[in-house]
Amino acid sequence: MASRAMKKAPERETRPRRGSAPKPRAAFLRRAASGPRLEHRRRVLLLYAPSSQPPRNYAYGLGLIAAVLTRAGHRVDFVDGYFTTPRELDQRLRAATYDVIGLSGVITTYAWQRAAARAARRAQPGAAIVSGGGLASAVPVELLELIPELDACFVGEGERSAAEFLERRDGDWSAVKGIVWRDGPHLRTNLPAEFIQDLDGLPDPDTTLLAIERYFFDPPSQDGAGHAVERRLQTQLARGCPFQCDFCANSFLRKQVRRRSDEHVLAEIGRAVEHFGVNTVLFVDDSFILRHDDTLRFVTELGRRRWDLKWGVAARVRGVSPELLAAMRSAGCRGIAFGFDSFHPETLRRMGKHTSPEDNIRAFQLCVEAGIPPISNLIIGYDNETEEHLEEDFRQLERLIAWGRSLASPEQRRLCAQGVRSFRPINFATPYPGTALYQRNRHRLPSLEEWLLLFSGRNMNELLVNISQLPDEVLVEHHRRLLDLVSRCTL
Ligand code: B12
Ligand code: SF4
Repeated sequence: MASRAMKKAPERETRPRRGSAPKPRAAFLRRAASGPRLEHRRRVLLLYAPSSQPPRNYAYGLGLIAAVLTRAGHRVDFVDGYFTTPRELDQRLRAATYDVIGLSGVITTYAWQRAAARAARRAQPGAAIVSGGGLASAVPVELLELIPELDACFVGEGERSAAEFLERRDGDWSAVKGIVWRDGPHLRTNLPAEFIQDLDGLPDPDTTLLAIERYFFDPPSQDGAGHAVERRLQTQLARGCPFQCDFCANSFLRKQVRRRSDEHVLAEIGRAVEHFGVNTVLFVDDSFILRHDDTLRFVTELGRRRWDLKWGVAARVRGVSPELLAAMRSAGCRGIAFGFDSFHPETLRRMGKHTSPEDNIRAFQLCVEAGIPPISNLIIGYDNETEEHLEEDFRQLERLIAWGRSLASPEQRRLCAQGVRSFRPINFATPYPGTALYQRNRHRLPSLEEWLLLFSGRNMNELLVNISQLPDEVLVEHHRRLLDLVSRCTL
């Protein structure tokens, strides 16, 4: 994979086109699809930990879990912590008797999950309390040690494991793959779950349960008549990423790439357009462009549907080509989030990015030329970095601005300025537990629990720990200079 990634050309399809022949269905999906089996019906409450940003992103992953469990005949309720005070959460926890309470949240949600697990145990002494998602996947054993109210942690994709977990009524979860669980005084780590290959066998996320319409209004974006201007669906073309950048969760999840068929994704979008009047789509793929030709085929088909959708994606800088960008633009793409991450070759190498500063510049420029605003990301204060590295970031950003100034088209100048301003907020290298960056720097960090609490509910744009080669004040000053440069960019 690495040698392929080192090539400059966009990654092209090397395997035969996917046919539309139905694939064998995984057993847990067959069971789930066979309809409610009332004798197995169990009552489940799913709790979504709030992110510190406005929740324009609803709990897509939990929506999938809910849909699989509902299809298997279980009864599922859902609470989003962002819309719920601790008092309301307590009331919801006492509103029924639950067999299983499932918490979900990314790595920054430890403080919330700890409090929610305590409240859940007080309200439901007999329930199994479990956690899944980014935090549980990163530190499953440690989370069970730190939160005694938790009975199990799910690692990675949860659809199959959650379905299997609910089938066991006797508390013996030793056969459930992909979990670490509490067996009396012992913590047991089961076999890892296999990656779900049959993504087309998954149902649509249960968007009714998630009440996705309320997210259309948060933050408020309404026309004069009080309708939400942006009605946004989240969906995914493929799961996984073949890379393992060392600050990223993929450095430990090592998610194998699997793709849904174009028809399956398009049918889901079509239903959302019809039922929810969706006019915007966010593709939550780790990287939307892993195989150039697959992506080109999909976006061409999306454009033909005439849904008049605006949509955004995240992509690796090496995947883009003028042909693909033109097709994306004409199919409605209005933003590509790039992990540029650094403009210094040594830092990029250390991160394991398999990209170069020239790849970054090229992707940014091609995007602007195609009429799509790049959404830019930069991480400073990596554990190798000195002033020289940050000066190089500064120099390359100035180079992009100078290029923007030279553009003849006012529209392209505007897009370039927008892309430069989108570097804000500039992130500080933050070693999240589980990642290779964390393993390398754990000696500089407080205990795991102190560290989890310190960054709970916070973003990478705050300096919480300095792992660079620079004194804090110098790093902060560079951050200020870079922010200043990008924030005032108009062209
Ligand atoms: C959309 C998104 C966001 C949104 C919403 C985040 C949220 N609260 O959910 C926003 C923009 C707000 C966001 C912010 C951040 N994000 Co973000 N984000 C994503 C993204 C692109 C998509 C998430 C998604 O929908 N995935 C698809 C679904 C199917 O997967 P899933 O959500 O993981 O759910 C599956 C499993 O985890 C599991 N599961 C989940 N919950 C549960 C619960 C139970 C009970 C069970 C059994 C299973 C289970 O089953 C699900 C189905 O398979 C992912 C990357 C990715 N492609 O996953 C990063 C990702 C989740 N983000 C990440 C990070 C680091 C952040 C930030 C901390 C970064 C920052 N800038 O500071 C912030 C957090 C802000 C904050 N303070 O809270 C990391 C999380 C790492 C980790 N260990 O948790 C990810 C994985 C990116 C990465 N590759 O490193 N993010
Ligand atoms: S940062 Fe992007 S390319 Fe790197 S491992 Fe994570 S998702 Fe993949």
